[in-house]
Amino acid sequence: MEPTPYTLIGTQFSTFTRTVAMGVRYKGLKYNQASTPPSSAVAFEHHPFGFLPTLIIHEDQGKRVDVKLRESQAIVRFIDRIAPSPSLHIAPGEGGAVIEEKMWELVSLAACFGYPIVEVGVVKPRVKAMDEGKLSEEEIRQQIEGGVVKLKEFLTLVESLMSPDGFAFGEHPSWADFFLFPLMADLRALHEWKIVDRRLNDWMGKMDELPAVKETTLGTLAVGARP
Ligand SMILES: N[C@@H](CCC(=O)N[C@@H](CS)C(=O)NCC(=O)O)C(=O)O
Repeated sequence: MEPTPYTLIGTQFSTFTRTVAMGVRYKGLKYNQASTPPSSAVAFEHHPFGFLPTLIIHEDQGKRVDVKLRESQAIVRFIDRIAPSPSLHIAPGEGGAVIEEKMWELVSLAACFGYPIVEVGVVKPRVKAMDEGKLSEEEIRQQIEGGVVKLKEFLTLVESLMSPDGFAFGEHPSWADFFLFPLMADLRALHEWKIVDRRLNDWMGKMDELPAVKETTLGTLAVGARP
């Protein structure tokens, strides 16, 4: 592998890792990715709880630092500092957000509530049950029924915070889109996507056009991968 200033620790299958990968690609930064599942020896070597992702910053301001930066919201702050353009922020008033921090509100809702609701409540149990092949389709649906109720509530909330069209906050993508997209892309690979209505379907169509999305599809659930 060619040496790069950054190494991203995490499998392409990991939604938080994909958010960071999309961000570094959108900003045109060069990085290598060390693909590893959560709780692996490599994951524990880099993150105190074996979670993904970690960004290893080999160089900062021309100096060799080899610092490990964990937690996706800290990592995206670093990415913004070293590569402010193209911006993944919004201006006040953009996309109906009265104040610009509404974008970070959606980021946090996706990360702290979206991940458990979408992935833990629906995607992971459905994929596990399908892979095991012991339950009928009807039994799988019953098993995740409660998760789907919460999923509907989450999707309604997300749509209420988004601008009526375009990206989450209108004309250009923001970190909110990048935190939401990997969750929605996993969901789209499954039967439960049918509960998603027009606004989020149109939004997915816009996201699909981004090179940062296309280039990070390999290794994800959407193409049949597993961690
Ligand atoms: N707070 C962490 C959460 C990251 C996270 O949940 N990553 C998932 C993979 S997408 C993970 O490592 N899960 C391990 C587990 O649930 O045991 C962050 O924002 O980076």
